[in-house]
Amino acid sequence: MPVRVICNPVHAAHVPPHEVDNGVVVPPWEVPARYDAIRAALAARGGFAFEDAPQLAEDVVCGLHDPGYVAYLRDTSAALAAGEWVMPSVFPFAPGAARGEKARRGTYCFDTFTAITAGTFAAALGGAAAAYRGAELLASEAERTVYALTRPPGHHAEHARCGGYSFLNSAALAAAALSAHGPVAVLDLDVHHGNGTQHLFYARADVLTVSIHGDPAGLFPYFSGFADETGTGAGLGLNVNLPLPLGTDEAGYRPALAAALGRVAAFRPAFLVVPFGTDAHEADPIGGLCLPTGFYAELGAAVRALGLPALVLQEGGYDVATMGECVAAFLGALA
Ligand code: OKP
Ligand code: ZN
Repeated sequence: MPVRVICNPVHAAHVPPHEVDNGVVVPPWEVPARYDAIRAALAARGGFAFEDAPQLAEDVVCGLHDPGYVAYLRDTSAALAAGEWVMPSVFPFAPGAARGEKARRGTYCFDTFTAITAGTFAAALGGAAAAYRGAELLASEAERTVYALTRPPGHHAEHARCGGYSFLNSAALAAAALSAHGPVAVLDLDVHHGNGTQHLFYARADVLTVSIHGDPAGLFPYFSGFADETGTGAGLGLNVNLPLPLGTDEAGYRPALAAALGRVAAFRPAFLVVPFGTDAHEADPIGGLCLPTGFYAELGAAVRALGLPALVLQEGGYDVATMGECVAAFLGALA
């Protein structure tokens, strides 16, 4: 049985012009070629069946994100011409302090890496649609392993803030949808902490969030992902962060993986959602960890051993030359 791959054909409408890092304009890492590289590698490996995600109504996303934020993304994209973009320059602290457009941008975004363009909202909604379709396929028991080829990423998007190349949190949308059918574990394997997913489920008892990532003391998102962030209220103890020192290789990664899998298994979830990145790979230009290509099959096999219905979603991974092979190896071993 081939693994169903739910595609977002609209992804290519989102082409970020650049990022601003420490005040310097630099070329964007989050580019359409990433998506094409993954799709080509899966097609070359075989055993994958590609289909486009059906349209997703905007109000489905408004069950997860602030409707004002969703309207901001939609209206901002709609007002831009091709080649134009919007990025925040100020970040107002006080709620309600933003009276004009330029201040409002900074209330709905937490960094200077995440440009909105004319095609951004459509692309982000298409990614969310792929995730939502994947959740439907697991919930209906039509499939036990589904891969959503989502681009742009989503796991940094909070309830009402974009950042980290993420606008709509596709993985969180899928987890929220699945939570209507049973407890859900989210296992975030992108090298960057999934701050948005943590934020959205921080007080919930029905969704466990576990993340293995580079130590945020030295890696994006810098403000979130530390081991002492363990949840709150009914969700206390149900957020697990496993930060690793930059430079960690597979020998250093394995104990964290075992700990993460142990926490997931102990929660006894009905479904697993895996925001997956290949940016912990040694060739990744921005990740800082040192996993070799050969480790990705081991990673997939380890997740498979949980024996759970699983939705894998693409998050990061920026070495276009190696990322497709890593995704193919991970999914090949998982399914
Ligand atoms: C998104 B995902 C490099 C700055 C990188 C943003 C990283 C976002 C990662 N000069 N800043 O989790 O892969
Ligand atoms: Zn990442």
